[in-house]
Amino acid sequence: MFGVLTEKFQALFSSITGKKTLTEENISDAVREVRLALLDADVNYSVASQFVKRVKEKALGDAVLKSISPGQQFTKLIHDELVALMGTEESSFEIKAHPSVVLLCGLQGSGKTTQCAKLAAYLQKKYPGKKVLLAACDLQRPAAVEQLKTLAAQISTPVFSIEGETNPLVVAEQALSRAKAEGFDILIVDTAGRLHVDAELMQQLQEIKEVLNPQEVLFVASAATGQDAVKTALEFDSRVQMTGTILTMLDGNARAGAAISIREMTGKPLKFEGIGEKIGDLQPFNPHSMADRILGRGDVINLVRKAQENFDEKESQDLEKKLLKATFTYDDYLKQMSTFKRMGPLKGLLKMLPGMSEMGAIDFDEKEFNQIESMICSMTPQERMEKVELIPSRRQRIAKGSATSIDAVNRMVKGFKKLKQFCKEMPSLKNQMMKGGMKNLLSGEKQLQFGKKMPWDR
Ligand SMILES: Nc1nc2c(ncn2[C@@H]2O[C@H](COP(=O)(O)OP(=O)(O)OP(=O)(O)O)[C@@H](O)[C@H]2O)c(=O)[nH]1
Ligand SMILES: [Mg+2]
Repeated sequence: MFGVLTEKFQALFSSITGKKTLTEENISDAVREVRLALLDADVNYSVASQFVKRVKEKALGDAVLKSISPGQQFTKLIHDELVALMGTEESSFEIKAHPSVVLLCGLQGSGKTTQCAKLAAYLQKKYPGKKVLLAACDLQRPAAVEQLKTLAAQISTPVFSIEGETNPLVVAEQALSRAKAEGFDILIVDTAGRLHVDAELMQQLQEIKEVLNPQEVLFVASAATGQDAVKTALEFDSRVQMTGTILTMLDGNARAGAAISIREMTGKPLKFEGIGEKIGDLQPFNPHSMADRILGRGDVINLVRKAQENFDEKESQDLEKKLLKATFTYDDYLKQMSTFKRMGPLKGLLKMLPGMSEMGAIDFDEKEFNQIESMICSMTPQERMEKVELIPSRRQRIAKGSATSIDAVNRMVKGFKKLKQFCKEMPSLKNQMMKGGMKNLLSGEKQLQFGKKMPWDR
């Protein structure tokens, strides 16, 4: 996602981790590198300067200089400051009124209409049974209403629009009345893209806001916008007092620094991130996850989220019990594999694992998972339950039955044993993972198996 920035940070971290002692001089060098890397990624100038100032102060403080592993301390410091820069906490959306109105605004083409539909899909999933209505208040662009309707049809969400109406205020007003009359819980309002310098359109947006009295005014910022994003955000904020930002186009843009600076400059949280064109490609913005991704550490937080969405609660509880008691069998391993497969395109998923992208391990493809599946299917029930030892002749048979090689079978057996061993030895880690909603993550062990130790991992 942040290609060059990530590469620079990683190069810096490995050079600084190699140093036995940190001196004022090499800290200054490192901090200069950080500043250049941030500016290169389009992070706002004053945000970058403040950032490195804080890092330098803390790095020169006793904690780092006297630490046993100053390099690790320094990298952790950068990580923590990035998290702080992006807001520390993941902000959440709650239904506070009936309807709770969410108004989306921003520049042309920033992704407003698409995020309206994505947000509807997200909230429908988060609040099953709650009714969501979309309102088409972009009357500037000819096809805007149709676009929203097409997207909404994919998720069976109704859209309020008035044919032939040219005043978005009227549509907004009537959409709100309809939502109230028909007991909708959430009303999401799409607006026309506008430039902050367009006085007339900005005035209109202000009026729409007054009519709707929204719970959320979300500024939609495309990561592709560059430095202007910050200026625009400030202008929108002064006119309609935004409550947060949705960052879009985070997939495939390496210079998202400007968009990230929005939080620091406006003081308003980054609430969601758009990571693709599909309806499902929206997730809550999590500062920790974003910092991890910027530093190339993998995105465990969203992996967990995805895993939770796809795990069968009962099934995973059973698996968990088995893991803790170490009665985990090859059959269970297979179940875990198929859960992985359900979680979507493997490549996207693997990118979320710590160290994966950096190891170039993305090439590790679905084929390998399918192989494991066919190997386990070629095992006898006794073998799968580990009631008999997998002597070479058995392994040979499994390789033949699954059209793989004895090497592949050996690797698979090793992987299985490692996972089992890991779970036996690490009950405290397991408990940690079970806390904070992570309890379903069997694949957490998976990521630890694959994951490369990063400088700040003890
Ligand atoms: N890659 C990527 N594309 C996105 C994302 N969000 C939206 N898009 C695409 O960006 C284009 C513009 O999105 P729209 O939702 O139409 O943007 P808009 O702000 O409503 O545009 P206007 O109404 O013209 O101001 C569309 O082709 C979307 O499919 C995202 O997160 N990632
Ligand atoms: Mg639009």
